[in-house]
Amino acid sequence: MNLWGKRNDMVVHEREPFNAEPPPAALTGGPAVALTSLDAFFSRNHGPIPDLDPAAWRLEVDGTVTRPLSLSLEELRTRFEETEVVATLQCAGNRRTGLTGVRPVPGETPWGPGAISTARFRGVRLADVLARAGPAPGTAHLAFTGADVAPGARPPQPYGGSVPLEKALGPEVLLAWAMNDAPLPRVHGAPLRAVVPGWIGARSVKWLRRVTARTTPSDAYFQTTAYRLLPADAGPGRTGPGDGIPLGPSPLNCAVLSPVDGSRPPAGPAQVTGYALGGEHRTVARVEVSADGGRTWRPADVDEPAGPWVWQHWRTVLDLPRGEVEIVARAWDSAGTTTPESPAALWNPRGYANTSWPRVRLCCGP
Ligand code: MTE
Ligand code: MO
Repeated sequence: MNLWGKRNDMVVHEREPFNAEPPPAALTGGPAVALTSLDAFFSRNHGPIPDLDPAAWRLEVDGTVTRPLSLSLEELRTRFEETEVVATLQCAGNRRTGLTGVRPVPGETPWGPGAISTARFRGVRLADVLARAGPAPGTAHLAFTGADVAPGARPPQPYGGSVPLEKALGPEVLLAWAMNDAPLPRVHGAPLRAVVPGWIGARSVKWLRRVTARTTPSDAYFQTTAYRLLPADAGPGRTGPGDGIPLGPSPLNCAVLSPVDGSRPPAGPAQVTGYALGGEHRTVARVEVSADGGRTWRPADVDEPAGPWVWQHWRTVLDLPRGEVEIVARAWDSAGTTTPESPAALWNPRGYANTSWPRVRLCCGP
């Protein structure tokens, strides 16, 4: 076991704050295996991991509510209905390395295709807790505040973010204390985290301390300034609060898991596998794979979705010629949207939302 209970072969981008993604082989699924084991689940942190005493911990629910609440873990568990959701969490920076090949993205974690994982979360519905507190008229957003202080934020402050009330009321949005039937691991937010399926991972706030009903989005740095899609030509002077598009729902995305980029498999028939994730309220309807850089395409077998908030694995067999081979994949969702070919058209200063065709370069031997 490595740091924080993770496998030894995790790709650790940073130790402090801890940022690590599993190797692609740890994310390969079979038809029945949509979940990622806890020792392989990616970990994205902006500051030191808090060590909270669950017995002393309380959740405050405040802001524009008629009855502010202060709940112990025991009160949360016993006063509200317990429920589960299987959800794929994807960091907005997943597959960033596909963008850094276009132009560097200084200061951001160089995620490969592994800043994404899936778990079964258990907890209570945020909507039920909010109903107990009674949102006042005019409430339009719910802000989450964590217990960790992020040194990279301006000014340094606890991690936070928000979702619009409409999303917060969805029955899929949980305050969760368990993950894959085990207690929520400390590195994933113990004792309690928000889980916002279908949205960028950044909104699923860990080490949750406070839920605040507001008329406006959170004024935390991670809502006002980070996790925003800036124009490609935004200079350092144009990256202040309120600039760019705040990221919320995850877009359609697709990645190749095997063969691994840069490997040297034998020429001939080879199994190609990967995952695709539909955007919010959409499933993956089609995946095609090419062994000639995108001139000709083969359909892949795509798993049925294990739920509305879950990635889908896919696989096909391609005949690999000898020499340099470039495998490329593209996906469509249930609304007919398809992934864009070019990372150049997607490049943005913080390197978010790379949905372009994944490319895997191989040198195939005799
Ligand atoms: N919550 C807190 N309190 N602090 C954080 O640094 N990182 C966010 C989110 N919640 C973060 C947080 C980001 S950017 C992502 S992608 C997910 O947590 C990652 O969740 P995981 O580490 O459980 O995989
Ligand atoms: Mo993230």
